[in-house]
Amino acid sequence: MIIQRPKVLLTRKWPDRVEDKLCSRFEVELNHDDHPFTEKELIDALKKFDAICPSVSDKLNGTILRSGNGVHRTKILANYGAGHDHIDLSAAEDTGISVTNTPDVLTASTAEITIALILAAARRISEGETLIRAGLWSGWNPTQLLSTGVTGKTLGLIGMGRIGQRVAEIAGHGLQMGIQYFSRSKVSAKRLNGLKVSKVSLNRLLSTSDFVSIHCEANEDTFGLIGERELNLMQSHSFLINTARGTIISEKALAEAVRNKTIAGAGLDVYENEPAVNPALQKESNITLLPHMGSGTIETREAMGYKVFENLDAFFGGFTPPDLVTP
Ligand code: 8YV
Repeated sequence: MIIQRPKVLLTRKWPDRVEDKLCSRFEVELNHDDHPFTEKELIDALKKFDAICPSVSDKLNGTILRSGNGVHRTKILANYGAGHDHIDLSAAEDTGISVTNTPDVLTASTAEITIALILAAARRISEGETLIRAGLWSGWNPTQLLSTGVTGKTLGLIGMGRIGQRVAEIAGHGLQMGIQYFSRSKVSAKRLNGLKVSKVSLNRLLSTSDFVSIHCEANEDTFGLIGERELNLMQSHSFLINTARGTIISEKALAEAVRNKTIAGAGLDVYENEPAVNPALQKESNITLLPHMGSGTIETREAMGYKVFENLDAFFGGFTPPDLVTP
């Protein structure tokens, strides 16, 4: 008797080792040329595959998930990533599709990129590199590219989940930064790993931090959380860092705040309408811009793939997947 293996689609190219692992257990369709899927391709995929493994570049909105009257062959969206704001969870639930994600394994790498952006923005790292590459460096002088120190300054974290806590540990222990945070959920002292941190209101955090870094989820409550009013509360020497989701900040307001010197600069890894980057941000040399690479280490991208494997393996084995988001 031939036992049919579940048909699984990877919407993007993954590291070889995890693709091989998935192929050993499932009938997998790979995306060899790594093209971003169109809306039509996603709608077709819902009819053809038992599982789809999407990532942040697949906007699985209500229109797509409710296509064909919401009757699909696909029973699970095993997301390759922790954030799932690109998936309409209620449409998935209404159409009988489970959603899983890959938490924990991205914490270290995303925290590293956050620290890198804090340092890059404050110490003008990309401006320095650009100068050399353009062949414009005329030699050392005492006032060239004067920057802002980070050690001992105050870091304000918006959101204190796994990534916020790891950033707090590195910045607090390593850079002797004072840490304060704003969070709507309760964070237990145990989870803060012996760090001295204080919980403050959002307004206080914005007006008293030298660096403000965003680590909350993107959802209806946090959409546009940082706009003109909030940027006006920040100090003129302060920096805004975002490695969470672009929709949490108004890019227009941020570009204006940097241009008008309301704040000193910013470091961004995520954007409102990826892969589009607001040209107003690109014009400001004191905004460091990275292409959504927070989790982009080989170790993390492989670990994310293994998490997807575990979620699919449990689901098709009749068990609850370890990282079930919904239902
Ligand atoms: C991922 C991320 O690489 O997991 C997340 O939430 O933002 C990224 O680091 C991306 O989402 C992959 O889908």
